[in-house]
Amino acid sequence: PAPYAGLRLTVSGGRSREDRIRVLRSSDQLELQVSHRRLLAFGAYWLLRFLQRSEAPPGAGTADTSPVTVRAVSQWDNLDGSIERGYGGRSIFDWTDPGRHADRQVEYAKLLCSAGINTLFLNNVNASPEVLTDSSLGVLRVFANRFRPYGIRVGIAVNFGSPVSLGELSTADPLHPDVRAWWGECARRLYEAVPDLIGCLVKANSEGQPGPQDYGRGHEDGANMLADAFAPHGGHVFWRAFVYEWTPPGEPAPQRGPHDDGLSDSFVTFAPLDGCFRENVTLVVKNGPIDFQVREPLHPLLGAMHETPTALEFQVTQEYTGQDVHLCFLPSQWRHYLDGRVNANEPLCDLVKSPSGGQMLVGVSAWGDSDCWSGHPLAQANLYGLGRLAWDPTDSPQRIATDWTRQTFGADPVVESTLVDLLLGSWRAYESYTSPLGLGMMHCKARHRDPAPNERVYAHRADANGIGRDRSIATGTRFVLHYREPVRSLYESMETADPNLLLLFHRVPWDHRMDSGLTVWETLQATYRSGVSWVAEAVHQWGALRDQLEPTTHHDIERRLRVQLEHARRWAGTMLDYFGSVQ
Ligand code: GCW
Repeated sequence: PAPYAGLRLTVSGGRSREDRIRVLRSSDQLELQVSHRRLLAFGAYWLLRFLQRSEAPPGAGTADTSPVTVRAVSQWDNLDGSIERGYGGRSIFDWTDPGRHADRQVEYAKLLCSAGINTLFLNNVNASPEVLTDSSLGVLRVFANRFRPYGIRVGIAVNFGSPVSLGELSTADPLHPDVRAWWGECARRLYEAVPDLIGCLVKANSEGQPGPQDYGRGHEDGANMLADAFAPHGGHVFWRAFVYEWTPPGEPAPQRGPHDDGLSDSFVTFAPLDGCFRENVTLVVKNGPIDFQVREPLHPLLGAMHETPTALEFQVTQEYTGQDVHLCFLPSQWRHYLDGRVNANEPLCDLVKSPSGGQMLVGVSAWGDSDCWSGHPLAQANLYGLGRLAWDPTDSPQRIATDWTRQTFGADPVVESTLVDLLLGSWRAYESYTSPLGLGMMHCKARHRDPAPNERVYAHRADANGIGRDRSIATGTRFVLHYREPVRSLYESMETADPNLLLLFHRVPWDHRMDSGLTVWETLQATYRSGVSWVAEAVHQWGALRDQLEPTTHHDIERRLRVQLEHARRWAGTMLDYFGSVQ
């Protein structure tokens, strides 16, 4: 475009810890200065964003800074090429043949870098011990070399039971000297292969994964043992706080007492451990206490730990939000969480920016080798949005949706306004036809795709008398106790609890009146139906863009929207039939 013609671009880098871009000169020659060399590529992409938005080049003095130092993506890729909860094909990381997909990896590095991501955990948190073999470390070095030029440091997920699974020791007890020595040597080998490895991500004693509790030790013993092994190399341990009482598939779940609420498991496990972790340990906490549902309250651990950095984890892959079929623009959900309060003064957004949040944001991605990476072409906007919010946690979904649309489909005003509206309405719509009023967790256990209220009675508790679970301190499971004031009092009372989470915190009779004047049952009926209508309208709106867009992509998205409409009808029908029948 004209304003860019003849401009010469110079990008120069410093060595500061801070991540900043500044425009020094802009008239005849564009001169960008990035605070550190690792941002050189990002600086170029940052400028391209202006060009792709058809804007004039940024003027001298324009600056952009990120307060978040670790802007990470965690891939759930298995070493056998499959991807857990992945809907965009097979893994682009082949641990037996690092040359395979080399181009694709470089493309991925560019994709992540252009969005603002600077850290990539390469393998699934349900980690194979094999990632630590000599041959895997050789491959890891190749992968790290591919991502480094784009300012992306890699990390790996490790399996806590590795010394045993690899047949080298008879125990993985974190206090056993042989185990400590084993991990010390393991860290040495890792850093020999990749000197700038960010560290390791660990899922321990969670969903059947081994961990320190197998040996009567605490999470702090496990995390600190690894922290000691990684510390001499400047490495970090990212310890996930996602734990709950789990039974293997097929086995009956144990009966829990009236005050025994699965939502509390992670909090009661980790809150007492505040102050027990080494300096190079960060707890990685999911945004909510359930499991990446379409809407949850904030996880009570966030902001509750004073001496342990607690980093926030979002899910980019749409496990519970429609997978590769439903349009669900997650930056709207993330904005809602980032604006949420963890205590009296701090929105979550401030935590993410602060040392107590590890200045870190992680998103779980399961992008694969499909043409558009993500299965659903519009799901790309979610990974882009994660990068944007990680770079600037105050960014707005509106701006992110608009920029993504322009950068992806060009600056046609009709395409832009239609698509931005669809993106921005999609999260609430998905919520409406799947889990209104904070129901959550209504998906079938097998694939988390279809509605299965009969499998989730423990979550909705619908019967002739009412619906919802009482988690109040006064009369319920007391889960609310884990929140600090004023959040605690807000959730405790039915009058002040967020109506969108009503049934997660309170049990109400079917004829309970909402502020709107409608009963709960009438509200459920209206909300499920409004969600379906939104999708019907989305199909129509998208159809109208037929002549403005490249036919293959238009057709692919149209086909998915039609399947989404069918599926939304099925969701609403199944849920309303079920709730209607139990009353
Ligand atoms: O949401 C659940 C998923 C598991 C996942 C787990 C986790 C990687 O169903 O597939 O395992 O969360 O976050 O560890």
